[in-house]
Amino acid sequence: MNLSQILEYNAMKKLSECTNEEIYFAILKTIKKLSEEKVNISKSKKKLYYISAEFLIGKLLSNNLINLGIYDKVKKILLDNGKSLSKIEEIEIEPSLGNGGLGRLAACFLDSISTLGIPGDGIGLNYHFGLFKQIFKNNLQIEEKNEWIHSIGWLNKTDITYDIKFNGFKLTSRMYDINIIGYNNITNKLHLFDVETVNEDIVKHGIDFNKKDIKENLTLFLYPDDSDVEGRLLRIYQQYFMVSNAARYILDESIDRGSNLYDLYDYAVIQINDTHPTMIIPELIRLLVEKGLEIIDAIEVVSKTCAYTNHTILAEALETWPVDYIEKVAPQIMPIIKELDKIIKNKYKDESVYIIDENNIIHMANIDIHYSFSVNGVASLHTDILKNNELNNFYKIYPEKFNNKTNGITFRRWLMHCNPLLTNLIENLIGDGFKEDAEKLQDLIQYIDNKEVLNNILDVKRENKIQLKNYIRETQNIDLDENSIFDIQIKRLHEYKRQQMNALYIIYKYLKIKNGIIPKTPITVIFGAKAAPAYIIAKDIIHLILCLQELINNDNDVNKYLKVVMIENYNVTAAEKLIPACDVSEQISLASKEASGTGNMKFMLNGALTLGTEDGANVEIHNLVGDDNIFIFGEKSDKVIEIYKEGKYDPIDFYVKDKEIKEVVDFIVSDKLMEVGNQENLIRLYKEIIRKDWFMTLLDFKEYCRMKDKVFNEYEDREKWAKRMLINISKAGYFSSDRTIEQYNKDIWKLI
Ligand code: 26V
Repeated sequence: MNLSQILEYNAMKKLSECTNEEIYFAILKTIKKLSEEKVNISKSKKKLYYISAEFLIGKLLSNNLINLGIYDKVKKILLDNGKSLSKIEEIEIEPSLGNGGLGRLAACFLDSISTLGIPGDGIGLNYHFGLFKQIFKNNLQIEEKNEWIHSIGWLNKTDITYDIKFNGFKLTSRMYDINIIGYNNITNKLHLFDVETVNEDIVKHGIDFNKKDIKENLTLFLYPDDSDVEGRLLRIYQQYFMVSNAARYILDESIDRGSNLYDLYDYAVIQINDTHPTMIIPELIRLLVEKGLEIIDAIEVVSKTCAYTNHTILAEALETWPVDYIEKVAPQIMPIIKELDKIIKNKYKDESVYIIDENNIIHMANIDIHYSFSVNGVASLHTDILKNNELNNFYKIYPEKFNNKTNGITFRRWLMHCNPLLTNLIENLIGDGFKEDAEKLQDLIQYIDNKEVLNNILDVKRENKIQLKNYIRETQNIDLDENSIFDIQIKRLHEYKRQQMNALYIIYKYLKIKNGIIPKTPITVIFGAKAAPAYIIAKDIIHLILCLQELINNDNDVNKYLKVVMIENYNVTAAEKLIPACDVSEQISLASKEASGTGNMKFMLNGALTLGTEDGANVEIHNLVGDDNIFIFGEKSDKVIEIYKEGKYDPIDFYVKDKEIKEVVDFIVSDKLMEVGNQENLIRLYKEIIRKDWFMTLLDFKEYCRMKDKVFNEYEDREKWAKRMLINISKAGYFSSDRTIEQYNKDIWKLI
């Protein structure tokens, strides 16, 4: 049967007579079958297990077609039958299994692992409502459950189940699989564990549910609100459930492949993605002891099997759990954790490396660092900060464990799928070698003085901006000008990422325009961000942005020159439309705080220029493209770290001394904004900025305004701008996640 016949066979009628939905399901069925034929059956001994609380995989239909090498064929078959693939793509609902960079990184990694033919599976949880769906109402964020699971979808029910023991009760798990199809290569699996007794009906209003009923609520939400004890306990239940299933599964598979358990590390390598899966260390030790190993041997085996990736240096994001809580959820691992702590306390006098502190609090990252063989950061600056500051006491003990793996992104999704126009243009210029070897993008440099090519690059950008404009008109009923500069900041909402600084710039610009100083080219500032439901200031920042959107877009003196859009329910699907249409990529975190960033890489690859601080992977982008092709501003990380140490930053100094800053900040509580916003939110945010400003917005604000104005001026020289775009695209090859995964494999996993 040819492809067209297979599709019709799976649709059970002529394609021309099918609805889009019927075609969607026929393609899905076809992909599942084709990918099953490529399931990795290699007999290699050792296998990778990437354990993560999040896998932000995005829609899968088109990417799977691309990776199977049949995207163009299917598109043509559909066209011949009067159907549009892009309309069919819209039917798919994006899985809600992640929050931000850490989850998206895990998804890019799975794509690259399969693409490179590495035997490696992901292991996580099957959250039914995942991360909440964001709705805007009265300029505020409202959270709703995100229903993404269909009866027919990518999830395959398996017959693998385990009994997982908690304190006083046990739950039966079930494993579901999603096939991860490599680009012209093997299929691996993403294993998602669920609990058989989960009950979706207990979520009645918004995202509220009874947090105590673990049997029914365990796999409903990703990151349930942890502002109370019940919420924190629920997170531990989830984490333990995830790792206990993972540990059992890994041991079963390893034994199957021939391990006698004393040599587990020859059969399995476990990458621990941040601290959420840390309990796999004591759980594996416990299971090995149960199977007859001496605890000392079990500890050694597990330490040689596990490797840990750190994704943040924010103190508040480094997980700690009280001993009591673990005792309450999974008492069986507490003796192991105490033993691990005792060994450290006997060896070292330095309290900062203890696992259990004097307040009986367990420091999860400390378990990972002592009891795994590799500790890596996710960008070179981040790893340096870990070594020299944050984890310096550990680095002194284990210098050989520390290593850097600069993050990457899969070019299948973030170029070929999301930007077909640019992909075509590149292919016409340098051939299709870049699809297998991203470094080949450097061949584009030969066109740096070719006016026709430069114009083509600008045309592609303009067309992508028109497509985004149409999407935003349809989804949010806001009209944009495709001839304006698209300035975009899309990422989790967090004070350290400083969306508030961008909002202050909007106020600054608005006041200028009101005073008759108008920009040469109009500006459109676009945001996309979800705020954690209990993170009050983050929600206040969203409120400010939504108020500015209402005020400015309805002000006819201003809206010809400046517009503001906050994308509702920002997710992977929205990112795929936003990134190809971006002119200016906002990467403005307080230096030292953004571990890497990966959006910065996606924007660069799609020809946006970065406006950013010397933080995370921006530093590496800067080194690659050179001073002339990036716009860097702000205090450097060393200085920021020093300011924190001295504890002498006070935003009020900036507010009082600088008239312009005062005027901009005061606008947050002006009558005009109060008319569209809430006093409570706006005043709270205003006070936060002038009294606390923990992430030093006001320190960098003036320089940010100056640099951003410069960026907008430079946009006027279209040819020079296009050259900069070309340089950014041509240098982006380094950020392919294929490169990252090759490095993980060479230095850490040592597979195939
Ligand atoms: C923090 C929080 C805080 C509030 C509620 C839930 C929650 C869940 C997870 C976390 C940790 C976030 C860690 C994270 O996403 N880090 C990001 O990892 C990216 C991939 O390495 C990196 O590019 C980003 O710079 C880093 O912020």
